[in-house]
Amino acid sequence: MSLTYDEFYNGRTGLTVGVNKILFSEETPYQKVEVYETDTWGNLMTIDGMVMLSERDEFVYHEMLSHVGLFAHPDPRRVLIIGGGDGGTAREVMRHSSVQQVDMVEIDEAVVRASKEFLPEVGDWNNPKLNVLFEDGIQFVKDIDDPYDVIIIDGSDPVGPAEGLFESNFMQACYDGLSENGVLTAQTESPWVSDYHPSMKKVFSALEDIYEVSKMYLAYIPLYPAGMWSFSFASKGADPLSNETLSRVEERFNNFDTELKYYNPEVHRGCFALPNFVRDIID
Ligand code: SPD
Repeated sequence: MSLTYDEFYNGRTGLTVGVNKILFSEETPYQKVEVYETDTWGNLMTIDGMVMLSERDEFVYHEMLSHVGLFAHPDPRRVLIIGGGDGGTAREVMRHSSVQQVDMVEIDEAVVRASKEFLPEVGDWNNPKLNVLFEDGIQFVKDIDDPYDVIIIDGSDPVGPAEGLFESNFMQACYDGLSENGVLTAQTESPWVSDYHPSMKKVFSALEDIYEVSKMYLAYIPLYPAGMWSFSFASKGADPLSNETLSRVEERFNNFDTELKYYNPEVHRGCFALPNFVRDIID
């Protein structure tokens, strides 16, 4: 019998991936975490039956969630990641030489445990800049007393423990926890999945009310519902498309130590171009 991982996101429409075997499956106090060995995408992690990452396409999500904000910030030193337990976002953030400390606050230790064992190339776990905390990210943000330069929301979909990450009071708490030139980025779902439109609208209207600058940007992630994925960028001042920011992006990118697989200065500019139907969701 051939085994598949099936995820439906619009009624009976969805994704099928060929599976060789199930490597990890655990019902934690928060959610069901699973890792599959697939036929073509490497190992694949799901939470509550939704793809979080595969070894083959994770670079798109993690580079785009991290570098758009970090390259736009004038001097990112202290970074907070809410969620991100597979380690991919922290790995990208720590590639920036200006970054001195990364606090990653993951509610579910099983995500980190499964990732270390079955997605070993994703996290840079021994990097001395990284500080992993197993706590509720929503509470953590409310209690910040030493502000961060960049906050990245790398949560799951807006059901279960990640629901609160799409609320306006959480976006306000992030604002309060950011330093003067602070930048926030967050994952904000697929424009093709109408069930998530209310959450997307809620986030973007909160960001517009609270932050000096807020914008949506897009990337193509093959294993996420319908492939088109949205992110939010918000800041206390830096406009990701201003001439000043674009020159900084260009200069810092040219001196960047690592060769990236998705993000570059052209992608930085282009990812903020929104098709009309996507604009309509948040306008
Ligand atoms: N439906 C996909 C939503 C994925 C959001 N987070 C992924 C975590 C990867 N670090």
